[in-house]
Amino acid sequence: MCGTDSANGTNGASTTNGASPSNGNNGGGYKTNPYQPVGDFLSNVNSFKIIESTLREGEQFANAYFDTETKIKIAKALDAFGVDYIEVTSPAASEQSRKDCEAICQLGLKAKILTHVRCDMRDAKIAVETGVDGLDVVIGTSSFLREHSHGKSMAYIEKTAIEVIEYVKSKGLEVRFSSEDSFRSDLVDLLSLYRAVDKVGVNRVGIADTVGCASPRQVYDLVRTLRGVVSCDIETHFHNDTGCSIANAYCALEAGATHIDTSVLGIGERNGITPLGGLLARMVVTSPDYVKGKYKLHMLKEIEDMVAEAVEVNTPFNNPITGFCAFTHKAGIHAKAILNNPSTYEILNPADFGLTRYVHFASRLTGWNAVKTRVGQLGLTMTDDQVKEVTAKIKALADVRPIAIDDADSIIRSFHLGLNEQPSTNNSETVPVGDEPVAV
Ligand code: HCA
Ligand code: CU
Repeated sequence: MCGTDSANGTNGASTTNGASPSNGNNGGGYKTNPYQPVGDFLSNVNSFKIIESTLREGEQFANAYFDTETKIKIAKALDAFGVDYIEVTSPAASEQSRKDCEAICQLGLKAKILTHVRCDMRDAKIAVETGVDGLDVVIGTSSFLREHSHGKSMAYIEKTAIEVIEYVKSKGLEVRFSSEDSFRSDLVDLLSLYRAVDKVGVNRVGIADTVGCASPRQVYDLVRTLRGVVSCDIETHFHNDTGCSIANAYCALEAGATHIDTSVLGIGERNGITPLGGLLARMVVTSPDYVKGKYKLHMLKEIEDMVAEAVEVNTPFNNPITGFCAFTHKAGIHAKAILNNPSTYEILNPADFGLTRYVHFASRLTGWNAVKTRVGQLGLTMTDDQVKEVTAKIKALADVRPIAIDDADSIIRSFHLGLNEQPSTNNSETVPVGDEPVAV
């Protein structure tokens, strides 16, 4: 049965810390590794698949307008990154959407191409002609949506779902059936609907937290219950209205979900869904071998920049991994420890994403260890006492006003000029590595 074959043994097998061993810390073996996922036969944290929906859910983002060329660029980049599936807007949405869907199918990507359609035979018929590998079929099941959106009964939904699924399968395509607003749907209704579609051979059922109301524990409970009811794969889709979209995706995997929907930077309706980068930040800590082996993590920033530009937003400062300060260390105590061993204050290794860390040395919180590193980077030689003295000068100015890297550098340089040229009497080392900020 899907969802149960991956976790036995493998969850407990990793001997690496969530932070890369290249951080200098291997966690001391799995018995003492505090980042070890909870061992559970249901868990798929080491074997999940990503359904990347930037070109479907992401198109529903307020600022999104993707022309054909942009869609193709994004699809190719996501494919190269290693996502399993790319979900695109329904070809029934507009004539251009249909053409774009066909164009993406013709790219010959490794990722499977899915399109997202309403649970309606007319939409399904248009979709199967586009060349997609599968259809993601959806219909609202909560009483809110049944009463105020499509107005259909559960009996009608079940009958139509079975017809559409059988039709798509008869065309040799993959089919998923999902219930919009799953967490505000009646549990008994939901389970009997999923059981019925499972019986007719649906490839996946989907749980959608359409309004972002679910908490991680509710997600765990629902997915776990569903895991006991259906034998097909389980896809999950989490909106981020209350900031739980990554935690919810993680709990869904722990409870036996097999597929997670994401979009780049999380773009989607309202404030969006589980972000691709944020999910992988979480998962690379839990399942480093799986994630690093499967995804080209070095491409993440480039893909996020591409999408950010296309939808005219900035990457948030606190974005996991790629936020501008995600690997910046400021306080003296942090800087000292980071310079000794990055695992002290980093659970993610920036090198895994082709990024570098930055040790701040131009603030009132700066410590002399960071300044010492900067002195070395500037190619200068100072004793530890001299570094402490110049650190005091930097801090004194930073107490008066915010200072920039250039300010701190000129303090260091002019202090150095004022020193007599006697060779250093202690053995403080300098490692000139160029004129970059303290990126170590
Ligand atoms: C939407 C639909 C959807 C569908 C999710 C799914 C949702 O609101 O536009 O197909 O599983 O959030 O319910 O994105
Ligand atoms: Cu959605």
